[in-house]
Amino acid sequence: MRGLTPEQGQAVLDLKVPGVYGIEEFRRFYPAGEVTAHMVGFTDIDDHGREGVELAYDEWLAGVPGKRQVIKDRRGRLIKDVQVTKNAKAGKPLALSIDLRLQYLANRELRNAIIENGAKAGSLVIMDVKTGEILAMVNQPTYNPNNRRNLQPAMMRNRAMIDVFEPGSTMKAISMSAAIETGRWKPSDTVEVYPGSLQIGKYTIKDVSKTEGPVLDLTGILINSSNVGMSKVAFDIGGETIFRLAQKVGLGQDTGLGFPGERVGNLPNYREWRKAETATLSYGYGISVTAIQLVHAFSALANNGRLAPLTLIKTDKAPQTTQVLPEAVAKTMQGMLQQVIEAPRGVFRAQVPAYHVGGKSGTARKTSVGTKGYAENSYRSLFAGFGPMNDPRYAIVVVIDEPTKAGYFGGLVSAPVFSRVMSGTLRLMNVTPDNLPPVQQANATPVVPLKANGGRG
Ligand code: VPP
Repeated sequence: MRGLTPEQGQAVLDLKVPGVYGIEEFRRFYPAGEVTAHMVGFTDIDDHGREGVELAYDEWLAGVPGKRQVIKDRRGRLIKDVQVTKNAKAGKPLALSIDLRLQYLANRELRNAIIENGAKAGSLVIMDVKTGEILAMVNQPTYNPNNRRNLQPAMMRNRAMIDVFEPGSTMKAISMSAAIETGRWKPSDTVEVYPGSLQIGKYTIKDVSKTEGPVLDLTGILINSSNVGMSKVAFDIGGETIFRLAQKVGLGQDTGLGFPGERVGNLPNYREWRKAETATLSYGYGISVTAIQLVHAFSALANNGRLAPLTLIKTDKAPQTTQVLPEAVAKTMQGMLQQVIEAPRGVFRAQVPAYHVGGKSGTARKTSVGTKGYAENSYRSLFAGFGPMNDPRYAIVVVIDEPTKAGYFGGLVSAPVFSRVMSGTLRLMNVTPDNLPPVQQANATPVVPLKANGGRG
């Protein structure tokens, strides 16, 4: 009988049943419990990794058990060590890249958002854009690895790495970067979006929100999230240009993390893109990504075009980054994404008091299971962003799956979660504010936190 508590074991031994003896075994205890469950995973009764890092790094953690000849008495008590026949190699400690304070913050904010929006599930990832380290990765629902009695599969999904989804309008940040990189487009160039719909063969591309006018510049296309405007820019630059940048920033590509069950997603080859696909792919449909890939892609924009390899292990040395986008183009995109949040018609719920941040929301109708096409009223609410804009350090992606309460727009459901988690992250990491009102810069009076929505009514 295994897995007894020491007390239970002793009670059995006290019965002095002949031939029954006890051995002490160690079982992992997970102090952070449900907060790190998906990340850490757990080991089975024989201490073999079953999920998460426990599985991915099992041999590293487990070491190689030594062998030695011993003489035990009938009760298994050690009498004599004869000799060591094979040196044991102790398991090495594994320092994850995770910052537990951020993990708790992310878990709490995601959990509250899931409850508040009556959502089915969600994921949130915080990444250090300069080192590639994943500082927090949380999913809801989660489970307590110390008590796995009534586990349901839905609770065990490490969704941030194993659930793929269409990134929807968050993809516009990548497609627009590709447009600027061609040199054919600058942020002030305009496109006619009137009347907010565009017929392409059997598809009708539609803009959900009434745009501020019949003509938008590139920044306006992002602020209003115009699918029509994005599509017209995509027709001009061609699908291959968007495909190549999406590939370079890791969308639908292997992350190299080797995490159990990790999905790669899918970025269809541009040669398969007809006109309709060029349009819909430019604003995030027909491509499937994981939350980890999406935050990695945004980290390239944040880190001035340099992509650091993702890592779940604490790294001290500077990573080998790849310049996937010219620095000037990344900086231009940073300015545009800051406008998406700070402009009068912007996603004000993503604003972070005392800091400038940038990002893009998305609301994607979910493909209905079984039948082709999109469900009428089930959505995935998304927000991807980074900050502080004077020297971007952290990128965050928030995925809320099937909000059922009041609204479902990413700008309404996921943007506030981004704001709270980014605000907490910047404070916990002691990042100097880059957006204090001038008067506070002059003297040392304590910073009075601005109203969450940046002073708007
Ligand atoms: S506008 O930009 O993020 O806050 O367009 O699911 O469009 O052609 N999101 N969402 N479309 N499909 N196919 C909105 C906003 C808000 C917009 C976006 C910035 C206020 C936000 C959409 C989304 C939609 C969409 C449409 C959501 C399905 C797939 C297409 C209607 C909800 C589309 C075919 C209702 C390939 O993210």
